[in-house]
Amino acid sequence: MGTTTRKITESTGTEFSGLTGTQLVDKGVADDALAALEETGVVVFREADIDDESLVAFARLLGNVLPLPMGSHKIKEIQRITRDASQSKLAAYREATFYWHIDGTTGEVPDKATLLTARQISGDPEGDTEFANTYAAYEALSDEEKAQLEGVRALHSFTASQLVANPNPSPEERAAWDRNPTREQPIVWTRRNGRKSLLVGSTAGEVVGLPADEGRALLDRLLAWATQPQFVLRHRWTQGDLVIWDNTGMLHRALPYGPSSSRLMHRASLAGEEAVA
Ligand SMILES: O=C(O)CCC(=O)C(=O)O
Ligand SMILES: [Fe+2]
Repeated sequence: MGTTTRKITESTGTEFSGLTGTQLVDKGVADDALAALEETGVVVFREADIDDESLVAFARLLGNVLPLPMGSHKIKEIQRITRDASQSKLAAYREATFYWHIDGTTGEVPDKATLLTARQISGDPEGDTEFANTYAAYEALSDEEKAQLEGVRALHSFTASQLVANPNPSPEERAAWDRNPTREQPIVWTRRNGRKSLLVGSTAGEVVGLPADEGRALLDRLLAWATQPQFVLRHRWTQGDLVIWDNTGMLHRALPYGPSSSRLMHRASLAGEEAVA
């Protein structure tokens, strides 16, 4: 098929080239993608040019595809990621994606993976997407730091993630944010298979049992640790690229693009398969 595969950085990312559109909707391709996702956290299909129907069909080969009710899109499994309010009801919230985060941390089971494909790009380097490997970041802590974090828990909320982008909301905005659930999660995420990662990011606002400033300082320190260059993969989009990330082991963020940018991504999400222990 003329397919090529390469590792992108030492710890993170696998790039597949030479597969487009319906060629991706194939059990063998999906199994290869899942294996690469498990091993390297991010999978890139360069210039995949996959349409929405095939994207959903491919996503179904990878896991349980979540319906995205606020998607304002004719296919309920596809969400548009854009700052253009005429294309998405959630456009006003997109500034929060400019800060490192993990999707679905306030849910009982965070999303397993996200698929994002570039329908329209805005030009370099605006709107690149970065990923930070939280397995590698955990692994690189000293034994003493690992021991100190055991059992430490943080509170995750939509409000915390919005406050980073918009620290002075109106009372109405704040009340709307606060209607979303808050969830306590361990800072060290231990999988059934024993693998561990750091569960941090902009949704984490407080550390349980610590004064606000001490908790904030610990969370800031851990996020700075996890997003050091050696753990980060930066993706520069070409129109048609499809990128998939292991949402349980990768922080991610978009590099800021302007409110009138034409950047448009289509996204599908896979339901989580393992609650955070
Ligand atoms: O637009 C991007 O690059 C990432 C957006 C994001 O955070 C997401 O789709 O979960
Ligand atoms: Fe996200």
